[in-house]
Amino acid sequence: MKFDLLIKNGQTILPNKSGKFDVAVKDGKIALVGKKLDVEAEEVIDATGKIVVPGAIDAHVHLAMPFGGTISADDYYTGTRAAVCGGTTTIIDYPCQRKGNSIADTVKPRMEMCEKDACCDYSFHVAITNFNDGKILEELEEACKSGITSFKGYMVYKKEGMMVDDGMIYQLLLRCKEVGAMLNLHAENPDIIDVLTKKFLKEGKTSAWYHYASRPEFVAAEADKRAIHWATHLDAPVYIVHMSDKEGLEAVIEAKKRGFDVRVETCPHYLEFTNEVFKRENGINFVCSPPMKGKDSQDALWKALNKGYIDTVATDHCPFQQAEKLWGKDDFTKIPNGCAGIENMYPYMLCKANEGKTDYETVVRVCSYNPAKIFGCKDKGSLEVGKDADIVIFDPKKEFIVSVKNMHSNYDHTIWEGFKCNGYVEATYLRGKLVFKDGEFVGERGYGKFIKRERYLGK
Ligand code: DUC
Ligand code: ZN
Ligand code: ZN
Repeated sequence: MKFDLLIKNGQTILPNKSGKFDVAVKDGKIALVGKKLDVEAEEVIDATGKIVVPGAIDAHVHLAMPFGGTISADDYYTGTRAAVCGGTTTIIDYPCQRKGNSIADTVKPRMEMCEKDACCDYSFHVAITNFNDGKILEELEEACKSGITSFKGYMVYKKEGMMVDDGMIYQLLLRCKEVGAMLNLHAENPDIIDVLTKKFLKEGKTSAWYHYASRPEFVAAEADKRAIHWATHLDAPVYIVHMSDKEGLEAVIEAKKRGFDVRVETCPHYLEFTNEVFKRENGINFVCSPPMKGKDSQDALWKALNKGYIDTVATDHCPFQQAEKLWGKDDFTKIPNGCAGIENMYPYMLCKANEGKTDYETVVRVCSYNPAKIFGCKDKGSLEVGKDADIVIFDPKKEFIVSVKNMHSNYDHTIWEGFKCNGYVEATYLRGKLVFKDGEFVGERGYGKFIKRERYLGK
């Protein structure tokens, strides 16, 4: 048989072993993996000196999201174009249910936009905000059948109409467990945030620092612990998104050690930045929720990542334009929350492996293998025979300095400006098709396809 593509001589990162494995692709699938493959292919790539990894799955993005009085700057075209240029071949986006809407109503317009625009593969976790007299809980089963097998609850954003209260979380945990879905939770305590916010504004404390000061470590930790408390008592799986604080993380680790199915995600911005960024002149640009915490939390996240306690790394990509961020220059509550990251996650994590802060196997586990497993993307997540040929070639010798000018998104500034990557993505393949090469997007708008996900089967 003649293969379509053969990637030879690379250091290939596989789930249980890494080494000099060649990878052959046929009809968009990984067809053969082995040492010194002596086979014929239409195209042969010599990856000597390069690292060959599966495409990343960014399981947390907000594309074209109405939020903070505007819409996040990347839509499904620019966001997914940027994704593949950073080695991410699948995204899971968060459409947010609006009052009165069913799950199907929530997904349909997003699905239509993706069909037309997506440059990478995609799925959705639906954020539930209103039960519609109990109908939504019924609809979870139907949604799972259609391949949407995870949902989200925001423990914050009351005035935006997005918050779920404790009773709703309790019911969602039970119902998700029943239908085989995962419940993702954004955990911060909304009432304490409100009290602190009002206090700071009254005192004239309006800078970006007070965004952090109104949502400090203990405010996230309390909600993390509440989420874990219910999940463990109900023996229901839970996935805590964007973990940023040490105390909450310790509670997750403790629950894991007790055998509970508590999963945790963190993001590159919590690994790279601390709350010191809010003291910078451009501190407003770093405003996201939860905010970056102190150095102790950052150190704890790295330690947990390297010990295997962090399940996934994802971006929470939700960029806004500079002029929109500036709405809050004299009042931190007016800054739209969210930062860019979709094109930076995999290069950042792979570069940290290259520098020895972590290792390639860990990066592949948290950025690809685990999100595929947890969120039921059965054809994704590793370079094994039969999986989709989502492949990234990383050049550990290539130096790259991130700038808004060399990104492929639609935003006009980035918190990653000036970040020096020791190593960078050289090429990205999506189901065997080259979509990014040497700094250029070479993919196709609309080539991305919906990933019908499997139900969550537990650990
Ligand atoms: N946090 C952000 O910073 N942006 C989008 C939503 C969220 O929870
Ligand atoms: Zn969130
Ligand atoms: Zn988010």
